[in-house]
This record gives sequence, structure tokens and C-alpha cells, in this order.
Amino acid sequence: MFNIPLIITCPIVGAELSKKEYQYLPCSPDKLAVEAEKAVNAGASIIHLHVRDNLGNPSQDVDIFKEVTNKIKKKCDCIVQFSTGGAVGTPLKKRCAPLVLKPEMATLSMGSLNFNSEIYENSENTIKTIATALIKNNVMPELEIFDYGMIDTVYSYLKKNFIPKKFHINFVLGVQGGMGGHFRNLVILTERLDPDQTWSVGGIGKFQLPLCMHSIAMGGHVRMGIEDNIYYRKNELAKSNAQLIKRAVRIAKEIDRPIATVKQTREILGL
Ligand code: KMH
Ligand code: ZN
Repeated sequence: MFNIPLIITCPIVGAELSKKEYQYLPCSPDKLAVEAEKAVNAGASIIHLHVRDNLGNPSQDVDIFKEVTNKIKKKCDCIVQFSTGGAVGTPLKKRCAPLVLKPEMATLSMGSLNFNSEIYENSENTIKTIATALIKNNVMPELEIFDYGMIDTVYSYLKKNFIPKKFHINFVLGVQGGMGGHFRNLVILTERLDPDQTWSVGGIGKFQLPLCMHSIAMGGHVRMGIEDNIYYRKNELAKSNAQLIKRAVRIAKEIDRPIATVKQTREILGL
């Protein structure tokens, strides 16, 4: 498993962070494109994309997604994966809207959960509506799994043809309200997958680094970036997404795990 090239996804900005909490937050289309390019140069092959409006607020505006994606693509080749989660509370229509741009990938959250002090709503209707838009626009989903029961939902919805047959899975562990970031949770989650199913893990906050290390050792893939964790170490903010990615690359190299190029990532995911 150590010879499977490691796919690194970088969630460069997210929807919940503000400049108040994180002074280096990239918000404008130009800054997002530069941040993406640096992340790709550091080793990321997938950019998980949220965008911001000109006030820095989270947005699902199609024109902004288009502008940012074009700017990223001008700077580097990478897989741009749109968020259909948006920010907590974003109306369903807006969550689906950017899919008309037919990105290579987009997310699909597989259930509702408490999300810190709010509720991240992903009812059956929400999941089916986003899945229908993904299929219509021929977009490969990354299924976001925040809790154990969401794996059961995946298999149940597959049987009912509610979701596409082909997908990548990302475990999001450590959200307050979801499944915690202990590596035992990652083990029991991955045991539920078919052997040839591709998966990654994104640990939230202090769980990002240890889960990244476990995933590298288990033959999984990783998600490393500011949306999930703003610290490089305790009490020290990361200066950029690239700084977090470079550490993941160093860890992988220590056990001779190669880093997936964009071309290899497309091959591994069947894009
Ligand atoms: N902002 C979170 C509530 C996704 O991008 O698909 C949802 C989220 C997941 O970030
Ligand atoms: Zn996101």
C-alpha cells in the first residue's frame, strides 16, 4: 500500500472561517488562485473550493466560482472540486448552483449533523437533489462522511439509485457534533468500504495531523488545509495551506509513499 501515490486534497478557504479568526485567509479570486497554485506546487492535486464575495462572506455565486476556477486553471493544472455544502444554512438551490459549470468533482454530504452550535442540514431530499444535479452535469462526487451511520446511508442510497455509482469518499472527523478524530474511528469506518474504494480523511483542528499520518500509513489519501485546521502547531497559526501540505509530503516521503501527480490522481479516481 505504500506504493499507492498519495492524493492530497487542499481545502483552501472554507465557508466558516473569518479574517478575524485567521488573518491569512485568502478571499478574493486572485488570492484564492495564488493560494491554490502554491498548494498544488507543494503537492496537492485536488483543490476543494469554496468562494467568497467581495466582502469576504461565503458565497455559492456561479460567476464567482467561474472566475476563481478560471484563474486557478490559468495558473496550474489541478482538479477543482466544488463545495455543494456551502456554509451552514445555505439554501439548497444555491448549494447546487455552481454545478452548472461542470467541475471535475464536487462534494456530497451524506447526512445532517450538529455542526458546532448549528445544524448542517442534509436531509434525504437535499442529498437526492444535489445528487441529481451532479449526475445531470456529469460531476464525480466526493461523499463527505461525518459519522458512522452515513456509511449505511451510502449503501442504502446506492441500492435505491439516489446517488451516483462511482465516487470518492472523504471522512471528516472531529467536527463538534460528528464523529471524533480518534484513529480508531478511521479504522472502523474504512472497514466498511469495498477494497477498491478510494478514500481520504480530513481531520478537523488538532486531529488533522495525526489522521493524516494514519491515513498515509493505511494507504488512504489525505485532506490538508485551512478550512479544516488553521494551526501549524499548538498556539501557532499556519501561514498558508502550502505550509500544511509540505508537512504531509515530508511525512509521506519518510515512508517512501510517492505523492500523486494530477494525472495520477485522475487515473486513481477514474476521472
Ligand atoms: N461548510 C460546511 C458546513 C462541503 O464543502 O461540502 C460544509 C462543508 C462541506 O464545507
Ligand atoms: Zn468545504
